Amino acid sequence: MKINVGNGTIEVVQGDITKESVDAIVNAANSGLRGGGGVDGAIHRAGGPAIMDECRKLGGCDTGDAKITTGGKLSAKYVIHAVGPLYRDGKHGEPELLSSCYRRSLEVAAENGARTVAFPAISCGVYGYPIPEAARIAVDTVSEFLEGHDSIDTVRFVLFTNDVLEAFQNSLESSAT
Ligand code: AR6
Repeated sequence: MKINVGNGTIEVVQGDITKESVDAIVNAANSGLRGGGGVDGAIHRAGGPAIMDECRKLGGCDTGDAKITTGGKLSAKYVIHAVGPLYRDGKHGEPELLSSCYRRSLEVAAENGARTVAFPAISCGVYGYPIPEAARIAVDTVSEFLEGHDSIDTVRFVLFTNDVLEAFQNSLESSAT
């Protein structure tokens, strides 16, 4: 499904983000930018060693922030490595940090001329964020960005599992009404 926001579009699809032909895909990274499991592992495997070679030079990334590298062998030109919060109880700044991840990723994309951007569900795997809340924060933050900027044309949420897909679809539906 998709909705128009400002001059841009938000889409929600099910799939493997490493297969996306967009200007930039976003990685759910850790603050060391050391690689890991989940979508991070999949991106480094599919994109090859050039991505890690650049990550090593970046000196890590704060939680809530995002940094860009080549896409290596991926169809996407860039990978934007965003560091989501590890969910504890929701009272340790998690909502603000998760929102910041999405906003900073779009700022970094815009600075590099990337107009189509695909996101996974940041923090919704091993970092344990409650999925409906994470989906609402993701859709709200991206909508707010697209309303205020013309630098991005398409934001596509590429979700792996059914439960996460449904939560993002629900958030997108309620933001359209
Ligand atoms: N395409 C799209 N989504 C995917 C893919 C894929 N190929 N593979 C998994 N997902 P996670 P986090 C989904 O755990 O919670 C790493 O080790 C997955 O189903 O990858 O932010 C990092 O190095 C889930 O919905 O990221 C960090 O240490 C979502 O991606 C830590 O995990 C995010 O799950 C980050 O944890």
